[in-house]
Amino acid sequence: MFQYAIIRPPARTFDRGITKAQLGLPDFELAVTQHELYCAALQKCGLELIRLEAQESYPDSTFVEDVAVLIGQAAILTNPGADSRKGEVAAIRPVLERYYQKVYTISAPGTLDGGDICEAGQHVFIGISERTNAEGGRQLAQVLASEGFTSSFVEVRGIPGILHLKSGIAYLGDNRLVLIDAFAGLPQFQNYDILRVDEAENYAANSVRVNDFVLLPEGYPKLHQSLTHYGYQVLSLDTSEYRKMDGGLSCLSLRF
Ligand code: CIR
Repeated sequence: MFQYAIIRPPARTFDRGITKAQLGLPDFELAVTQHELYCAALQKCGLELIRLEAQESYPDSTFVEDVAVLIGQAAILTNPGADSRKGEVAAIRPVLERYYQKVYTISAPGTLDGGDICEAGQHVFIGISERTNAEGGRQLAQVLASEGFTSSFVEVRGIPGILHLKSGIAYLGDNRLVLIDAFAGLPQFQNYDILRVDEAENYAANSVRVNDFVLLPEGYPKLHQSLTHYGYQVLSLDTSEYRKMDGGLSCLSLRF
């Protein structure tokens, strides 16, 4: 069960972040409203929110998931793959030190974004992407092993529309994964129950199990229906403005 979520509202500079989405510029006021609804959903899931201040100097800083990996008793500060995001890490360190005795770091030449890390029980999938390199993955795997977790790498580069591993995968608990087609055939996922995402709904793969609920982007009826079919309580959230910046539901919080 998760108890807390760290969140950071979007800054006024939000539309200056990195994106390949080609969906136009986000509307700041609408992004703020969507963020407030996201926070309310996390509270409905039973989480206490740790609210950080918006950071104007880091347009992508609302995507807090990328700057840390929180697994078991350990917090790992990342070294984000995008230069414009590296400075986001310093601000999260003191927050994590309040809650974790063990705070590790990923260091250069290793790079790693939290969006590439998918915890599935005692096993952790590490995406190797344009942001997370093999050295960053290796450093994380070493920390995870020392904390009693196994891990394996998943190649993420070259899949259209997929920035991070978690753009295409979600662990629901109960040995069940939500997967886009590009991942569904990979050998490392074959021992799981797989909930395949229809290609037209790929964006919805970035869903999040939070305690008794699954957060799902609004507007993806097929995945919504299969989650309901399997007995999950779904909370739908409009993420249109975050999608324009290549972000989604998981990126907007660090849950622990
Ligand atoms: C970026 O390109 O870094 C941000 N615009 C989006 C980050 C999304 N984060 C995530 O998927 N974990």
